[in-house]
Amino acid sequence: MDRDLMLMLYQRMFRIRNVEERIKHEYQHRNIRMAVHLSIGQEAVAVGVLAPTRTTDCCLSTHRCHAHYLGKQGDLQRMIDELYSLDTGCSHGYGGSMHLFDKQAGMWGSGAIVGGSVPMAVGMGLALKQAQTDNVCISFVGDGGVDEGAFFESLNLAALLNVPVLFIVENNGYSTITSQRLRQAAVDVVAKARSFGVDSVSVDGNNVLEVYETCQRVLESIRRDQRPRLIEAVTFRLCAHVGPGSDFGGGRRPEEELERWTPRDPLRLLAQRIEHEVSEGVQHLHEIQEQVLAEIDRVFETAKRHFNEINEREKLEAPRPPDPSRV
Ligand SMILES: Cc1ncc(C[n+]2csc(CCOP(=O)(O)OP(=O)(O)O)c2C)c(N)n1
Ligand SMILES: [Mg+2]
Repeated sequence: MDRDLMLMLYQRMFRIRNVEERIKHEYQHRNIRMAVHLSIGQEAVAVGVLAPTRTTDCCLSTHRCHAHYLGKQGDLQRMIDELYSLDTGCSHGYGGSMHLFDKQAGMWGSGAIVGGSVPMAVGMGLALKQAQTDNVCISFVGDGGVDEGAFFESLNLAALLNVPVLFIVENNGYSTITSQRLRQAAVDVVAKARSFGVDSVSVDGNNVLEVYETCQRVLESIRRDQRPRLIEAVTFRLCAHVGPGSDFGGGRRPEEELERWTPRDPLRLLAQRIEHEVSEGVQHLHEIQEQVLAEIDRVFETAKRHFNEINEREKLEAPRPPDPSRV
């Protein structure tokens, strides 16, 4: 396995993990005041899928979009500014954590309606085809999105119109705290997609190298024949559905799942491989970690400084008298 590729994938996953760990910390200290859906434990999907894409490929995402935005090389400072509701944020402070855009990076947005961006991806795929490019639209959706009618209508239309869309079902087994088996009579996502005429395959979503290689191969096929494909990436959310907790305990998710999946943490798996297969691997990992953590510190300090300046300014402004017409 290529040494530079492994180190690049590790850098991207470590960066996403630690941005989100920092978001957790700031949230707990009430610095970030909006719902945050973290991808801790699922980083190999975003990174493995998006590393082989081009800037000119488009990406549409879900409520759990930080990792997709960063995997698509969206600007980190503008994402964190958005979480602090600053006008320098990637949605000018109006969208928040679930509405991330960076058109220059090919990140065309994300949204809170489960399954909502999947039909948009089909439209975007059609636009790419009509423009006679060989670019692809990557459409992320969770297993909860597979519960939605819009998902099936989108697969049908994508296959009927032959559009270059790569559907990625990020299957973490849960929609909030309800498991897939309690929601779907048939859980085989690959079989469902094939029944609509969409070629599909399932991968181990915690093995970033498997995700990367599969995605690279599938993207080449889509560019060649302009037909949609679907990849199901089976993974696990090590954090809560929303916010900084874990959803373990209180009967929300069984603790055995955490014990089973923790050794399969995607960062841990790749770090182990690098330590064994790359000469001076441990040294390389330390260098990456140091450089990424310093960048994250800089970015959060910049956002917090800007946020505090605004708060101070607003405190100094004289309180406005009430408007008599509205009292
Ligand atoms: C149409 C719609 N129904 C319900 C919700 C409430 N909701 C928000 S996130 C979520 C879970 C989605 O699960 P999944 O698609 O598997 O994504 P995950 O959270 O696991 O990443 C639900 C049901 C919503 N936002 N939109
Ligand atoms: Mg899910």
